[in-house]
Amino acid sequence: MDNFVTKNKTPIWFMRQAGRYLPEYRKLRAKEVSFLDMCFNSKLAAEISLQPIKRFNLDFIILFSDILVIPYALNQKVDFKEGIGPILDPITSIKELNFKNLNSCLEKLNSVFQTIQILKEKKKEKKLIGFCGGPFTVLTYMIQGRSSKTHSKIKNDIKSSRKKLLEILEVLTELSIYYLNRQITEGADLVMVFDSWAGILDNEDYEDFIIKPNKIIQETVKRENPKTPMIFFPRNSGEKIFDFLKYVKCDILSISQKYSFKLLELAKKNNIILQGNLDPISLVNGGEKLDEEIKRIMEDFKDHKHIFNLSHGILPQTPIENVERTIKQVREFK
Ligand code: 1CP
Repeated sequence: MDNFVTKNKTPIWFMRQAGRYLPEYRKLRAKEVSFLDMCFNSKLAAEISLQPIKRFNLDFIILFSDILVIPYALNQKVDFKEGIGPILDPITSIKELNFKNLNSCLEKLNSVFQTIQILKEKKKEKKLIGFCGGPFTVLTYMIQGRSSKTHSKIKNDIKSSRKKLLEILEVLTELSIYYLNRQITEGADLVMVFDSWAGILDNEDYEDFIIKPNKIIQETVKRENPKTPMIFFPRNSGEKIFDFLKYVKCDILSISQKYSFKLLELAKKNNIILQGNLDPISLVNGGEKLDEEIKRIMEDFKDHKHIFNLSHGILPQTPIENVERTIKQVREFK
């Protein structure tokens, strides 16, 4: 892995940095009816990926796409509605999805690979992050059909239809591996696995639905692409993060709101780069509290290899000046 992070250099980017808090994004979004059409329009997607780079000169580009292109590639109906978010025709078994084989699914994602090619041609000097969702996080949307606060449906289904869910999970894991490997072939410099809903599971459910698929993805992608750094984000895992790290060999761990010094020590021992962990709400609120938070993070991580980021995606109501203020403070921190 090359030296893009050292103890003296803290690069910065924001999860969901291309998005609705940017007026230039909203302008393009207003012209398009369908969010997925934006993701699959390579020229447009490349332009959107570069918007936050042009405005803030951030250190990483993240591909503009979404984790739900995977169910779309598997022939599930996926839509995004203003004010609601993703809407999918929920499934209960992989048999309901009439896809031929995983290679044919990748063909449906060709435009994503073209976006990567455009980005690599345009911005050779910046590292490009490719990504996919954690298989369990993607599964929650496939089963529930939309975002959920309680996740009661998937939790019940894990009890009543565990085998069927594990079958879907296996397909998602395999497709995610193909997908990430191909993103790397096309030019992604790093890849990130967003397991945003990892924190809702415990015990053997966490082991089977979070640790196992992330471990298989890590090992298989690494075998094919040993030099590509991999970022993992098993969000809100709490104490279970220690089990996760026992099995999933992360190059970079994106950490959630709560973490312990034990985690920092373990990361240092295992040479894991830490990414995080400003609360997106602090970034919205700004002011002295934001300054204090930034300082606290820079102090906590000063003896570590650290990439400054949020603990979750940037919120649409985030003021631009707070983003600018954060970048300036991180870059000037002594
Ligand atoms: O109408 C719009 O403008 C759609 C808003 C939007 C955007 C800008 C969605 C819908 N997705 C995205 C882009 C996106 N999503 C990126 C692009 C790169 C970046 O700038 O970071 C990435 C990495 C994602 C990842 C993603 N999508 C996650 C994982 C990260 C996280 O925030 O937890 C999840 C869970 C999704 C699903 C999704 N996509 C969009 C929405 C509204 C949702 C639901 C979120 C939820 O259930 O809370």
